[in-house]
Amino acid sequence: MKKCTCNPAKGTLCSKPKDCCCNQGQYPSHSSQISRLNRISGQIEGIKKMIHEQRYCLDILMQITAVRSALKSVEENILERHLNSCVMNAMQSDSEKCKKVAEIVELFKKSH
Ligand SMILES: [Cu+2]
Repeated sequence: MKKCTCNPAKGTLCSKPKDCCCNQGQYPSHSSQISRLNRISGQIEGIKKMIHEQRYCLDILMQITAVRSALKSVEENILERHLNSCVMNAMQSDSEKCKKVAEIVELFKKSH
């Protein structure tokens, strides 16, 4: 597998996606979530600052709730894209279909 210089985090697309280590040709891109995740990182830094400044507990908890909700939205977007691409593609093969469903079942067990 060829090592490439692409940087999905910065939105730099790969010139040889099909045979590259970045797997850009194999899996859908989630690069649209990067700006959201950067915002969440900023929110988490803000929470740390609030703790250092000994702000009121409820104000801190409100910020944590906002981060959880933002992260949930990223999770939902990635899951939706995965179902619409990877899982949809796997529907053509019986063994792949079962593998993808098992992966989703595992994910649900871990998140609930
Ligand atoms: Cu996927």
